[in-house]
Amino acid sequence: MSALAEVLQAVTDAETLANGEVDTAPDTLSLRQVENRFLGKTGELTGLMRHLANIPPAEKPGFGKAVNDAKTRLEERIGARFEALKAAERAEQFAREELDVTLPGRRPPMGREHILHMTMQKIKRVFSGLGFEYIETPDIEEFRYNFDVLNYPEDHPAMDEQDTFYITDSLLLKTQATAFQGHVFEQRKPPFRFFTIGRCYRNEAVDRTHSHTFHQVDAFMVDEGVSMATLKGTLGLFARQMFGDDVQIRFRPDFFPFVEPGVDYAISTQKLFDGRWVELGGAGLVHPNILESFGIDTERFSGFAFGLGVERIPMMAHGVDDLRLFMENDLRFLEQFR
Ligand code: FA5
Repeated sequence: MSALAEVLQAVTDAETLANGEVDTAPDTLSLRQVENRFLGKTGELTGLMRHLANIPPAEKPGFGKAVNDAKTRLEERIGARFEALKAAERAEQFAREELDVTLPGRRPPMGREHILHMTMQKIKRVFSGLGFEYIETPDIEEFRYNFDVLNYPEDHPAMDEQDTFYITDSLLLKTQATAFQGHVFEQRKPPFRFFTIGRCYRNEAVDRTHSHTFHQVDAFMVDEGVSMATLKGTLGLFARQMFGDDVQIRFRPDFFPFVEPGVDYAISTQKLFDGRWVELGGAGLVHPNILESFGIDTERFSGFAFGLGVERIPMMAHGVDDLRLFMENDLRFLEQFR
């Protein structure tokens, strides 16, 4: 056999072998391997081109054409086989995914109220039920409403305890919901009862019970004959509504510039915290200086005020020991509250 005849035979042999492999390839993946084996850069068919150098010049074009024709035929065969295998694979996949109409449906995930929002809604129901009118209050407040109007003497150290984030020298993120009192006093004449729930901000070292951003409910009432007994009755009722009938409340003397006398307000229940006392906030009788500064006759009117941390309530009710969890929006934590 001449050199040319020999390599032409090799082309035919390679093509025959490839055809057999293509026709028996069981799936598209093995077909791709066959394709690579024969038609890849150094594949068993493509690679035959290396013999070109040994072929007399006049016969080179004939040889080149023979290899290229074989390649084209093989490519077409692979293409057809690929479509057939792909169709079979798709059919098999559909068969596996067959719809079982007897399976129960999958529920789309439902959002629900955030535990803090639920708590605030409950607080609103309780105080509205006690005749308090709800007022929405802004996060940005004037320095004077946050401090001066509330009877803080200039440079009083109590202000340092409530350092916050300043927008300008006279505008800040409010440190206490009590800041709404001055606005009400300017616009309304007693008797009245108001409450607000809002975000408060403090430049605070964050830990399990303190955040730089938290919520407070703040309320005050001015009327004839308002006393510490009225305050204690109101906060007692509130505690029973929020925590159950066996709750007890405790007042201990405390200082806030805007109340006289001032107390801290703590609650305890056997069931929830094993009889331990847990502080919820501060309270007291509205300082006469404040009433007088707004032209209210202190011989006739007196008032009480209190402010409580909202996060404390679900912390106590559900035994949560880190208030940061409420703000982190981890669904694994939040989904447990229904
Ligand atoms: C006040 O803010 C007073 N305005 C409360 C008040 C109102 C007293 C009316 C008298 C009359 P105090 O700083 O203690 O007080 O905060 C009250 C409650 O807010 C705290 O008991 C706590 O429950 C919550 N609180 C305060 N700081 C933080 C904080 N950094 N993170 C989370 N909760 C806080």
